[in-house]
Amino acid sequence: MKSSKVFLSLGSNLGDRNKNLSKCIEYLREISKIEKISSIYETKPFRVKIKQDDFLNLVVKIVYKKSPKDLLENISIIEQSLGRLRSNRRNEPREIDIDILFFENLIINEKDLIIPHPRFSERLFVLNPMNEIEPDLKDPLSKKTIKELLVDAQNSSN
Ligand code: PH2
Ligand code: MG
Ligand code: MG
Repeated sequence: MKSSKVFLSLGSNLGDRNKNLSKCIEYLREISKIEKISSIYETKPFRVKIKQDDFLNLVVKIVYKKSPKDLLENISIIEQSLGRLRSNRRNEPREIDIDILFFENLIINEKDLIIPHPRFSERLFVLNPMNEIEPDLKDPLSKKTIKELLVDAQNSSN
């Protein structure tokens, strides 16, 4: 199958956050070729309902040879290997969260898989590390670059 460039957002705010991120990258190496890794950003929890600890976030660019669905399965297994429980709901503290931001310039709208990630453009914890490694990438939906979307997000009051 053809190689696809994929961007993933990694976040951890439970347990040994640095170790969770580095273990996660080791697991990702087993299923893909890692091309770029951003710095680690320490960020305040953004739009979560319950009070929780700060996150460590980063973005990785990988080359992946299978389908978006296959990647989603790989990711879910990696999250569980790192201690994340299937019962965890959205926005609860977690050892690791791996979100697919972009998969080439595919637009996918399925119940369990939406690409580009539906909330990436309001999240500075995604836009800052993306801007570090791929500022000129174009969002296939808004047609704006990461650099432009970062300026927009910084200017909006939330
Ligand atoms: N993830 C969320 C919700 N809020 N805030 C920060 N700072 N970092 C995250 O990774 C994060 C968040 C849902 O996955
Ligand atoms: Mg998430
Ligand atoms: Mg997730």
